[in-house]
Amino acid sequence: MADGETVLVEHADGVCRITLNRPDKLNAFNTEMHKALFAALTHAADSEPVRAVLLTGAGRAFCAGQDLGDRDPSITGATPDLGATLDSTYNPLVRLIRSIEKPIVCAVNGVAAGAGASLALACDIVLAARTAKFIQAFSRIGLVPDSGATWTLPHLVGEARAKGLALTGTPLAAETAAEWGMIWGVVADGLLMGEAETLSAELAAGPTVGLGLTKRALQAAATNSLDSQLDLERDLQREAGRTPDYTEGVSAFLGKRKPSFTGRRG
Ligand code: LHQ
Repeated sequence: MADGETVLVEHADGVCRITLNRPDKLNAFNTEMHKALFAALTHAADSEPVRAVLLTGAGRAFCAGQDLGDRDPSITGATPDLGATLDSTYNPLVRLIRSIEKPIVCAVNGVAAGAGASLALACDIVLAARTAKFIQAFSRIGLVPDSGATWTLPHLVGEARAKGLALTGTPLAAETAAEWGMIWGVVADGLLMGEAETLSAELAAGPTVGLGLTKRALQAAATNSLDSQLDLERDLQREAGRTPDYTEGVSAFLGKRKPSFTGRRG
C-alpha cells in the first residue's frame, strides 16, 4: 500500500481487507475515495481467491459520511443536485455491496455518521468497537437519510426507533445498537480488529457459494411473500446442493472430521 491512497487494500487468508483512509477527515467521502472504494469492491467481487471482505476505517473514525467541504453550496453559489450525487456514487456503492455474493464484514472502529453509518448498515455483519457511535447526521444539515438508511434502519430496528434516530440525529452507542439488533456485536476497542479478522477469515474458509446464496435469500425476504421465498429457497438450495462444499460438508460430518471447503461452484 502507498501513502496518500484514500482506500487501502490488503489480502490475507482469502479475505480482502479494505480500509477507508482519510483519517484527518474522519474518512469522509470525496470523489476519489468513492472511486477507490468502488474499484476495490469490484475487484473483491470478481477475484476468485477473495472469499470474504472486511471493511473498516483508518484512525479514530469509521466514516463521517460525505465530505461536506466538497459539497458546500455557500462556496460554489450554485444550487446543488444531491440526487445526482447519490445516483453517481452512493447508490451504486450500496447496490454493489448488496449484490456481492460473498460475506462482507464491517468493523466499525469509531464514529459512523451520515452516509458512513448507512455504509456500515449495508454490510452483512457489523462488529463495532465499544466506543463507536452511529449518528444519523443528515437531519443536522437539513438532509434526508440516504445510501439506503431509510430502508435498512426501519428493517433493522423498526419504524419507531428509525424515526427517533433519523429525526433527532441522536448518537447511538454501539452497545445499544447491538441490543436493538442494528448490528451483530460489540467488541472492546483494542480487540475489534483481531475479532473482525478472525471472523472474516472463518467466513472466507467456509462454503462461500452457500454463504453468498444465503445472503441473496435473506435480502430477498424483505420484499418477497412467504410463498415466493419458499420457491427461492428451493432454487438456491438446488444450486447449493450441487457444490463440492455440500459433498464435503456432509462427508466431513459423517466422518467426524473438520471440513475443508473450497468455495468452488462445481
Ligand atoms: C469532516 C467531516 C465531514 C468534512 C468530520 N466532512 N470534514 C450525500 C449526498 C451529497 C451530499 C451530502 O451528503 C450525503 C450523505 C451524507 O453523508 S450527509 C452527512 C454528512 N456528515 C455529517 O454531517 C457528519 C459531520 N461530522 C460530524 O458531525 C462530526 O465530525 C462527527 C460527529 C462525525 C465527529 O465529531 P468529533 O469527534 O467531534 O470530530 P470533529 O467534528 O472535530 O472532526 C474532526 C475533523 O474531521 C474536523 O476537521 P479539523 O480540520 O477541524 O480537524 C472535521 O471538520 C472533519 N470532518 N466530518 N463529513
